[in-house]
Amino acid sequence: MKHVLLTGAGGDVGTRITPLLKAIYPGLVLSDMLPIPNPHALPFRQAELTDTAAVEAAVDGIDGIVHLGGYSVEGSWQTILDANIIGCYNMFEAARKAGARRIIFASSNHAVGFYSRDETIPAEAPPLPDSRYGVSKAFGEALGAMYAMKHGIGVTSLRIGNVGEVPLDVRRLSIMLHQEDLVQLIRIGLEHPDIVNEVFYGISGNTRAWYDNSRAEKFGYRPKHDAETQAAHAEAEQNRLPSNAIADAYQGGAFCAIEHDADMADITDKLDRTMDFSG
Ligand code: 15L
Repeated sequence: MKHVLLTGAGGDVGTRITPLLKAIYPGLVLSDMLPIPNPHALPFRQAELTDTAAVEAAVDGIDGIVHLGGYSVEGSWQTILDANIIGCYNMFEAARKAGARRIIFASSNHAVGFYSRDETIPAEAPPLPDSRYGVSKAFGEALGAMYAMKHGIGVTSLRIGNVGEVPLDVRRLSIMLHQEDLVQLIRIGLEHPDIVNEVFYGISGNTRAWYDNSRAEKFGYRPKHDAETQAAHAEAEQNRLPSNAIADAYQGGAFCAIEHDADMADITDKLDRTMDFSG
């Protein structure tokens, strides 16, 4: 894997992983919609994701893509449509045309945000998005599956929790992803010979994880970090935050509460669902 393209390189996650990826992939190329600070003096290709020609130019000569680009929180339908639906399609299609062999798609915990906090879900759990943003991530996973099966690109969708070194609240104790563990997952997606189309949870080895990440472990993922080591900090931060019944009940947290107006007692009764994936 010589030439790796990192989209959304100027964002918080991109900035954290650029030096780590550079050490592994000296041919790393950065991309973002606007010029970004470039302290590692890496080649940079500016591309707005809705601009098909610019995306094609960004992907030219690239073997593997780490696609972090797009809108990273809940937004208006038009914003999500442009950045995360059309933009994601443009990236996969440009990759196909350029003959890229691997794509890492930055999906999100918000693709499955409406699972309850007392459930443990595996990679096979169907999407249960908590926002238009979460829907766009489920779309990206489906798009990846299609490009894998139809065009033979090895696709890994990472349902990323929250990237950083410190759990910001109690919810992040379950979903924190240290950047070193993220890079380990990216390497598996770019290099493991048996990748066809995989969904992994982008979390560290968190004691309080809501996700069964055995699929990632089967491909060799051995996270080095656990948010639990900073539980006291997360709990103190949590005490400063307002409580919200919906945000506190579901894995997606505050994203679930945005614009929420359903009667959850009624829904929970009717769902009568236990996520029993054991069989
Ligand atoms: C995400 O998907 C977002 O990109 C990030 O900004 C955080 O909100 C994160 O999820 C989270 O759930 O903490």
